[in-house]
Amino acid sequence: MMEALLKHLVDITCQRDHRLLDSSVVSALHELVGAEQVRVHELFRFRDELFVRPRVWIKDGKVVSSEDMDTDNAGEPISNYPALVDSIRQRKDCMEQITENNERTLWLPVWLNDKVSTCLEVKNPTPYSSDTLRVMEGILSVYRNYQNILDYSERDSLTGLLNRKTFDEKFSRLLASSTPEMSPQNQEERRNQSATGIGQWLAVVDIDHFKRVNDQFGHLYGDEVLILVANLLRSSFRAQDRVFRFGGEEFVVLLRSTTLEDARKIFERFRTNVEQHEFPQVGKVTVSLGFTKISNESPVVILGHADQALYYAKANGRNRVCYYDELVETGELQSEVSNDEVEFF
Ligand code: GH3
Ligand code: MG
Ligand code: MG
Repeated sequence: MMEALLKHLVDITCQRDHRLLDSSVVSALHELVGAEQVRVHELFRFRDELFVRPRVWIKDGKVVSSEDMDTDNAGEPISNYPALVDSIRQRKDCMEQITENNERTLWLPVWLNDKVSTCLEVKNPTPYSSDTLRVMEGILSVYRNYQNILDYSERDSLTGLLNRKTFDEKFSRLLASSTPEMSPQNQEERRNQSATGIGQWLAVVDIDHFKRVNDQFGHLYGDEVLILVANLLRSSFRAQDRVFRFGGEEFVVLLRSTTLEDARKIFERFRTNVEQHEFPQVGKVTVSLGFTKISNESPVVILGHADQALYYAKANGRNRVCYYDELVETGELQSEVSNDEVEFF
C-alpha cells in the first residue's frame, strides 16, 4: 500500500499540465481506493448560473479526458447534484451521498482561496474505511497544492488569463488532435462538423491606441485597462473557449465548435462589450480583432492569417472585427504564397 501510494504521489507531482494532473489523480484514487468510478468535474459560471462538467473519468477501466472527445459536453446545472451543492454551501471538504440502490458517492470539492473550480466524485458500492478516507484526503491535498502551482505557471500574473506558453502548448495539441490518425469515430464527427460548417476559430485581439492610454494616464491606468479588458474577455466567451494574454495588450481567443455566423456574432458581441464599457478615468477604449478558421496548416500560418486580418482592421478604422478568409475571397487581402512559413521565421 505504502509503495503504491508513493508511486502515485510521484506520478501526480511530475505532471506539467492540468489534464495530466487530473488523469493521474483519477487513476490514483481508482487504484488505491478501489473506487468503481472517479471523475474530475469542472465548475464554471455561464450567464450567472453555475454548471458542472466532467473533465476526466474512468471508462472501461481506463482514464479518459473530455479533451480527447471531439464533441463538447455543455455541462449540467449544479442543481442536478444536490450533494455537491450542499458540500459547497457548508464549505465541506467531503460530502457523502447514498442513493436508493445503496451506491455511495463522495463529493470532494477542491477549495482554493475560498473558491471551488474543480471537484472530485468518487463512486463505490461499499462503505469507505477510515483508512481509505485518510488516503483520499491526502491525495486531495496534494491535488489542491499542485493545481495551485500549475495555475501559477500557466497564467499571466497581471490579468489571470492563460499565458503565451500555455497557448503554444494548447494550440499545438489542438492541431495535433485533428491530424489524420484520429479514430474513425472522431473522423466521422469531423466530417459531420465540416458538412454543417462547424469549425474552430482563432482570433487575435489588440487594444486600439493603447499607447495613448499609457501616455495620458500613466502605466498604472494602462494596467487597469488590461485587467478590465481581460474581464470582458472572460465574460464574453463560453467556458469551453479559451482566452490567452499573448503579450502586451494583445490577446488570443480559441473558439470551439461553432459556425462562422456564430463566431462572427460572438466576436462582434465582445467588441461591442468593450466599446460600451466605461473605463474608470480613462473613459472609452476600443479593440480590433482579426480571426480565421483553424485549418490543418501550421500554428505560425494560422496565427499569421489572424494577424493579417487584425492589421487590416487596424488600417481600416480600428474598432472592427475582420475575417481573414473573407478578406482573401473579396481580394482585400492577398493570400500568401506557399513559402510564407519561411518568411515568418
Ligand atoms: P494600435 O491601435 O495600432 O494597436 O496602437 P497602439 O498604441 O495600441 O500600438 P502598439 O500595439 O504598438 O502599442 C502597445 C503599447 O502597449 C506599447 C506598450 O507601452 C504598451 N504595453 C504593453 N504591455 C503593457 C503592460 O503590461 N502594461 C501597460 N500599462 N502597457 C503595456
Ligand atoms: Mg499591440
Ligand atoms: Mg494596440
